[in-house]
Amino acid sequence: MNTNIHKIILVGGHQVGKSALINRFISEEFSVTYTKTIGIEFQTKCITLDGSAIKCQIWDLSGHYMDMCPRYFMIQMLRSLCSKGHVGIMVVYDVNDVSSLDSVDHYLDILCDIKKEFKVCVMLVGNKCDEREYTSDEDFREESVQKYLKHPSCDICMETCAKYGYNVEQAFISLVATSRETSDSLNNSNKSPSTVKIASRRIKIDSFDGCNLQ
Ligand SMILES: Nc1nc2c(ncn2[C@@H]2O[C@H](COP(=O)(O)OP(=O)(O)O)[C@@H](O)[C@H]2O)c(=O)[nH]1
Ligand SMILES: [Mg+2]
Repeated sequence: MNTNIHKIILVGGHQVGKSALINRFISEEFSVTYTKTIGIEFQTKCITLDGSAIKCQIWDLSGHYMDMCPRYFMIQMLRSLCSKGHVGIMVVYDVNDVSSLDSVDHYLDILCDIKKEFKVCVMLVGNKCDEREYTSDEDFREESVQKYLKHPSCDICMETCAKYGYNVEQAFISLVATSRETSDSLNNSNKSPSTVKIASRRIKIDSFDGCNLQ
């Protein structure tokens, strides 16, 4: 097994910003124009973590494509991606679109099965926080995050903004680092994946002020 390759898989509903997060991380670019992702794509980017070079292989599982697949096919696809090497999965939603949480429920449910078999780390990513309006929905969103942190599939929660780059690099790097910690602790203890859940945590790095980031 080549331990210096790390797979990162992005799943989530339509238009939540999966492709935008990948473009921001890989090329530091952002486009306001929406281009539908067709099928499944992957791109690579090298990072250095604790002095080691790691090649991140980033898989974009388009919401449209995954919606067309029957559940067993989706599980099979995730199983084949998770079967070798280090893997981290980002479940992305739009912090301004409560309906995008439906896909979160759906994917976290599927990932419960995947996590029984494979050592994967799952990060819930709330994207588009630049457009976030602090309205009465705030309590609802906070409750959602707290609820998902207790979900057996969810290891980490983080908010990002692909538009201005807020927390994007941190999200990818934290996922890689935490996936490796999880995998190493399992290797050292020889436990089966289903017996280990890393301590769930919410990562907040800076306070976000969209105006300062333009
Ligand atoms: N304001 C804002 N718009 C975003 C952000 N990320 C993505 N978008 C926009 O949301 C739309 C859908 O993004 P896309 O990455 O294609 O979503 P995907 O279907 O999940 O891959 C596009 O018009 C993007 O420009 C963000 O952080 N902030
Ligand atoms: Mg896309």
